[in-house]
Amino acid sequence: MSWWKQSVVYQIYPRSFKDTTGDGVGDLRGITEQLDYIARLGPDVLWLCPVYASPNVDNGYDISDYRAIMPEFGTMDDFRALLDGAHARGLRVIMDLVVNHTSDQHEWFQQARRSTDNPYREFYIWRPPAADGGPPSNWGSHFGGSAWTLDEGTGEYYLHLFAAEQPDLNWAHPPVREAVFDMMRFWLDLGVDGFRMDTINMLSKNPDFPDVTGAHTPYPIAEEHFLNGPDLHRYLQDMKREVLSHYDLLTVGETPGVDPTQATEFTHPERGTLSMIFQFDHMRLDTDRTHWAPRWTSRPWTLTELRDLLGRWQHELYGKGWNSLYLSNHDVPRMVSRFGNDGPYRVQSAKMLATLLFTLQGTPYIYQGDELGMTNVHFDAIDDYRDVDTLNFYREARFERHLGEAEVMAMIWRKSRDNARTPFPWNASANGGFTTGVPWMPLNPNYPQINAEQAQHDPQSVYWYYRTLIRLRREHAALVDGRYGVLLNSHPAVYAYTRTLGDTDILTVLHFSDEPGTWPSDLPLRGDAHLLISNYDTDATDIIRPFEARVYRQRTIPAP
Ligand code: TEU
Repeated sequence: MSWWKQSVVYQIYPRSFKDTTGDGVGDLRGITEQLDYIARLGPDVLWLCPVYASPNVDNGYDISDYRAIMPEFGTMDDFRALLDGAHARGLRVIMDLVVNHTSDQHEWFQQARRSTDNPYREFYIWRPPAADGGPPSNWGSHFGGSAWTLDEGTGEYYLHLFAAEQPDLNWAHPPVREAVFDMMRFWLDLGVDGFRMDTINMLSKNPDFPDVTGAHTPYPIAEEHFLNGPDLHRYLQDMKREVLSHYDLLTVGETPGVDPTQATEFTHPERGTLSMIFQFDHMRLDTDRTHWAPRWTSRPWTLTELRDLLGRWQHELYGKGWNSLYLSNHDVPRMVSRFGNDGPYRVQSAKMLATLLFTLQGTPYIYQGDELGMTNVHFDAIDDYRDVDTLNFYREARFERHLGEAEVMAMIWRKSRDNARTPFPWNASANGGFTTGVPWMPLNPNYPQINAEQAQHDPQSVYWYYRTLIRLRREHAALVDGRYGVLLNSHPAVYAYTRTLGDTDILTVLHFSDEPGTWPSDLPLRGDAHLLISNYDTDATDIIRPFEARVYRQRTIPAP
């Protein structure tokens, strides 16, 4: 039943995967064309970022018709062909489910804004202006500015936790839930194998929409008033009863600001509603939470912080829930640039980080291009960026807060979502073979060196290492079910842990440093230890090299 515990998921950002029409935008036929590439790598599941009709203010996360394919991406027939092609290769397909908000171009919103008594009015969240005519509260949008926009026609404000073109649905209104559940059945009946549920813990808002107090900025993100709100689990239980329980699915909730206790509520094998969640603690590790724009900041972090945070999730979910394992996706920088070294140790550190993802408990997610060790991009001019969040941040930082160009661009180079969204480099030909036309966003200029063709030809590549990791995870049940135990609890550079199942121990040793070090003498490496994988050729036990990773299998020591 819980096949998704054994699975590896490959995330596709369709806009940037493969263009077959020459319009510079990736499409569904491009994905279908490359299914063999994906199948050879070895994942079990594909997650498609949104492919529904959308005006693309937020690249498909603003949906104008939940039952139609975005014309730039193709047709419903193309979608069926993709689904059939994937299934024929043993790959399941999950779709993004974006139901906290719609596009302002969605028919429901178009109706809703016509008049205060329109039957669709209550599909969205409306409040009269404050006494001074301003927004009803100080809530901020994730993409900058107020989370409320005045609808001139009807004189009321509507709520949008993201862009103004992404009005929030009113989940307290039962017809909204029915419409969403119906739409979910539509895709599931077509053969889709599950959903990645966008911002799913934002559905239930504090109905009073109170001001955030003690904020440092005029429009703070009101997380305490919309994350994990009072009716959230009731809505999800409805969804489970009405829809999810009737199918055999992988469901993963995107849940920022959730701790392990809350995570078990979502993912408990009996009581829970979802297979797994995406937690965000490690995504906040390198940010300055006191800054006006925390996501754009960088702060040095220590291995101890990372080890403590991951260990807490490993222990607290064990036997009670299930997690996903990820270090990057379409919303964050490339993992090798952020947590590793994208200079001289790019290959070694990309492999080391991948080893982390595949040896902890949870379902590993590979974001497209991470299997090539793709890096962040440094475009000189803001004109080469496309992401609404990045463009809004640039505008606010430069023109409202008057920060210097160099400082703002440095923040964008480190943290922009566009780092992860550059088109996929298939080979070293023009535009990496992604398109024959003009790509919707420039490729990373390092594509002549970092591309899928090169990686497949080079036995030492990050790509081949991922193939081995995927195979190992399939071969060793301890990597799926084994109990996590940390070793060397306070070592500043070496993260070592075991996963124990029956008489088998899988020992992982990861070196988070770009300097060579001495091999920790107190690692319980035994005579029967068998090296399963490593990112260096030898397994000497005197030194540990920059970003070295090793995974051993050995027998557990019988209890005395
Ligand atoms: O992201 C929602 C989210 O939790 C944010 O923290 C997001 O990471 C941040 O805004 C990044 O700038 C989801 C999607 O993954 C994202 O692509 C969408 O833009 C967003 O929801 C709105 O649908």
